[in-house]
Amino acid sequence: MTPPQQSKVTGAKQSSRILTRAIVRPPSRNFSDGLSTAGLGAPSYELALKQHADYCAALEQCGLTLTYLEADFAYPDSTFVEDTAVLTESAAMLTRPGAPSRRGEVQSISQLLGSFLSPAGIQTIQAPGTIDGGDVCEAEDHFFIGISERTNQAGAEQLAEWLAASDFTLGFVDIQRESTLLHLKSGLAYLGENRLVVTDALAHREEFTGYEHIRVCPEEEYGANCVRINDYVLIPSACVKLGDCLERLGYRTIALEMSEFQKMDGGLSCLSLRF
Ligand code: CIR
Repeated sequence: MTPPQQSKVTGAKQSSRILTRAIVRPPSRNFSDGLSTAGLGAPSYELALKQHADYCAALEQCGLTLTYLEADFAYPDSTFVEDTAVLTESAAMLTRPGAPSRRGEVQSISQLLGSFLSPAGIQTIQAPGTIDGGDVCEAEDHFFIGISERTNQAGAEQLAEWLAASDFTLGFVDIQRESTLLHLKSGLAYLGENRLVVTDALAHREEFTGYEHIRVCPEEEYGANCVRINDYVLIPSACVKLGDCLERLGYRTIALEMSEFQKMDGGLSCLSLRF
């Protein structure tokens, strides 16, 4: 674990917004039919259900009220709800996921968000644009938007225009050459306090200067997809060094078993939409 680089802090913004709710959806029985490049074998449905239940309990420990969508057999990847929308405090951009097999997941999220937000606050990415929520990393009033296999330039530009209209700043981060990263947040998390958790592959990108970096070691790369929620940081239980580092910095961590979701290329952030 590389110690955080203290020298890079400029213009630090101290705190993230308080989160109160999350949308989650348990894995469906055919979860193992989802997309995967991990090469870690097929996930166990029963174990995935248990890990998902533990994840939901952790969100509640962080102070969130959960809304559960029913597992959806038509979409084996639909437990990864994060990819279907980008949320700000008062508005939502529904995505058009990059994988055609996932596009139908957005409909049920759209209906549900309609019960929390006014219709005017909900927009949708239009073809030929594509976005996966996993490519969007919120850092206070700035958004990093990854251009990836799943998120294309057209989608990123639509999202950028929408965010800029609400006075957010943003920057694109092209990760198309980063073969180990499915999404931007596979290698990046914003912790608050002007701190980013980053993999080696992203640490030197100029987009991230001005932030303090906590660099995950190569064997704990999966931990870069950790999630700050109010007073806690969720981390994968396999990432012991990252946990120690965060605890030393004064964060309260909750370590969660994620083996079955990792087999399907998913991480901690993917399993919920938090707002
Ligand atoms: C997929 O390939 O779309 C899913 N199997 C995994 C999605 C993970 N989502 C995320 O990182 N935001």
